[in-house]
Amino acid sequence: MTVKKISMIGLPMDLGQTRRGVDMGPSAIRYAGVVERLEALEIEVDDLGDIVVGRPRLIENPNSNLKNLELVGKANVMLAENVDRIIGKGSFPLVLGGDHSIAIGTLAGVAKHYENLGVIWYDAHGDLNTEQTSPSGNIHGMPLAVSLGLGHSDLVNIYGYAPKVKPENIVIIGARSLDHGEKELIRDKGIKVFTMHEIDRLGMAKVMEESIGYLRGRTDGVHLSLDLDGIDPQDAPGVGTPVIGGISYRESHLAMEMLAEAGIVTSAEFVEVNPILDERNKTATVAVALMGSLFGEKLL
Ligand code: B3U
Ligand code: MN
Ligand code: MN
Repeated sequence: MTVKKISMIGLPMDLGQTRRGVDMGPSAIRYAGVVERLEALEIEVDDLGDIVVGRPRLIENPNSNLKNLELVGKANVMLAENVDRIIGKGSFPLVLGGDHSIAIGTLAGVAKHYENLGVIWYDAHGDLNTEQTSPSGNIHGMPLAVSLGLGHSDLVNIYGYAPKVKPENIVIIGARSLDHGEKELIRDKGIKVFTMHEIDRLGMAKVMEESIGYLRGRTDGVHLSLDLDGIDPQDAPGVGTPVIGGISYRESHLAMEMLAEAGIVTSAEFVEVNPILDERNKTATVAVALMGSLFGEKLL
């Protein structure tokens, strides 16, 4: 599938975690030239702007240890509506975060269009915590579990259906910081994970070949959820929870180029860019460069 039309939407939200600044991610990515970069590939880009996010209340809901549960839920419903509409009119949804809790809304809007949606979760983390296993109460550590139907019912049932994805249709790439409960869940559900160990051992080319082969056989669409903290902090320093020993810039380009060649990706989001923690907008610039490769940019 060659992408002809992209509808881009930002969700400037930092309420799924505690470090401020990731709400400026969509601006930073636009500033790094995303529209121009994609238009140069002869893709029509429709920038729909940003979803308006509510202000956090000083007194949180005492009935839940999840931070900003209501506001995160509301913003994600709005995102789901938008993404649903974008796919409905035949365009490719490209979502700019925001912290990774926005994947709850993206997947809610995307998954209803597919019988067997595949998901590539490119991330240092598993984001497979529930309110029981979460060490932090941060919803950005939970979106993949939520999309599997696990966790707080207000999140799980967003957009009126659950689950959004099946465990056997997920591939996690780049994991190197998994909590105990997440490891159990991965084993329990048989989720396919390429940790940094496999990336070092097999090389990124083989990891992507295997991932693409695996998803192609069983899915009718693939969502790429790319957390910039999947990339090594030397290359992408502007993220809230950097973890050393990550995927390099070059390996990431190769991964995106192989996805472009395979033509399997049908929706994407780029999340966790935090310009306050960044060095001269380096991380947003990396995000835009990777988008270029994902949508078919070639070196020659
Ligand atoms: N697993 C930890 C840390 C974390 C998850 N996602 C990010 N950090 N970016 C948690 O809080 O759930
Ligand atoms: Mn994440
Ligand atoms: Mn992460």
